[in-house]
Amino acid sequence: MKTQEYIQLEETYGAHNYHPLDVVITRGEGVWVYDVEGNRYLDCLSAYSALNQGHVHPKILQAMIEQAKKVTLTSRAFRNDQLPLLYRELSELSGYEMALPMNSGAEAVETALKLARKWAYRVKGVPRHQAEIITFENNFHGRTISVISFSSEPLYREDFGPFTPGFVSLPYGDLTAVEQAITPNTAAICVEPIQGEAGVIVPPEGFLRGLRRLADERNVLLIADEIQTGLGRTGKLFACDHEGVRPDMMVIGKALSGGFYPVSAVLADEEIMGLFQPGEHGSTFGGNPLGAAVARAALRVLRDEDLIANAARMGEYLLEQLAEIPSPHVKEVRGKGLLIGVELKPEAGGARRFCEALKDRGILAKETHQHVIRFAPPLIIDQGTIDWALPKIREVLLTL
Ligand code: IF1
Repeated sequence: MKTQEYIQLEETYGAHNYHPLDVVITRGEGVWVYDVEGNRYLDCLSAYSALNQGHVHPKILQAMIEQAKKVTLTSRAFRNDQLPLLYRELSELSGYEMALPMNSGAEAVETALKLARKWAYRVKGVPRHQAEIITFENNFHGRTISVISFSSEPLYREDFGPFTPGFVSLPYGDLTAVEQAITPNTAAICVEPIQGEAGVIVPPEGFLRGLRRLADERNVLLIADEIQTGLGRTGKLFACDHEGVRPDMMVIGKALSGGFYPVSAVLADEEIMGLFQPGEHGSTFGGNPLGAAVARAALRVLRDEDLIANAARMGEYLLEQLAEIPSPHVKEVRGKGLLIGVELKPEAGGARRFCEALKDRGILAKETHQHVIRFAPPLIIDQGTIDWALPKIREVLLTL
């Protein structure tokens, strides 16, 4: 079948909850993907940072195949021989004493919010069901009803009320607003260290340290959603590391499995994670042996191939080169590591047409919030590949 035939099927039988680029991918390898007509593209989205290790990484694939042959699913009613090892490896990597495994990022965010509320009632002494959680405008933490309850994006919440109460939304980066918003009922502050979906919004230097200070001073938990920014994407293990901040709860996902399988987790020390009692929380697939084996391999690859340092080096180079392009359309180039956003001026007519033009030149990038082109290739990318892409990116930014 040809591209249009696949698209026709998708449009006929599938819900229209996305507006994807018209490229039908059949194969991926490293930083490259291939469509059904054999065209090659550089993947500059990495499935929204789930593919930090690149497509079809042989070592993660091998781990997946071997584990899939052994046992299908144990559920958490019984124990398995992969999850305990993932727990230990996550603790050794992150420095957190414990982990709770889930599947999607949204589920892990919900887990952290539930845990923060329980901590508020059982430890802080907030009156039951009056816990407040501070979040930030233009956040993205997932698509569940509680999570979109504190989204500021009408598109994500318009017709999905009534909404879950207990959330306070503040301007991102505004420490004064946070200081004024904390009440005796505040359980936690939930923050993305860099707002990915909002357009790669990097907060003012010191914002995360300020949140940490306020959380300590006012007995509030700090939750960092590093589902997109974590595991090397910004050139550090966690984006919080750029400010030397250790959140009380760290939420991870996406690249935790190298994109092979949905694996997410909440990381915390025992004094918080120990609040969960048997039966209070869980999921059918959470902590399954296949996901655990894949995650273990994905984390090994991150370490063994020194992908965090490569993301820092390649990200600095790519950002520097993009910033030097004298395009009349570009308002700002920003980001950290290999999470880079090129914000276009409103008069540029929107980022979508630039992404279409990039696709025609063999580069897959995705617009976010109309005016920003996000560049987030797998962390395995090398300078030669970046140098292959730059002339094409320059041509698009200079000639459209
Ligand atoms: C979509 C966005 C990115 C996330 C952060 C939690 C989640 C995500 C910081 C939820 C997921 C994905 C979801 C996907 C597109 C993509 C996305 F544009 F939607 F916002 F990356 F920026 N926290 N982000 O980025 O994790 O439940 O999806 O596993 O929903 O369209 P999930």
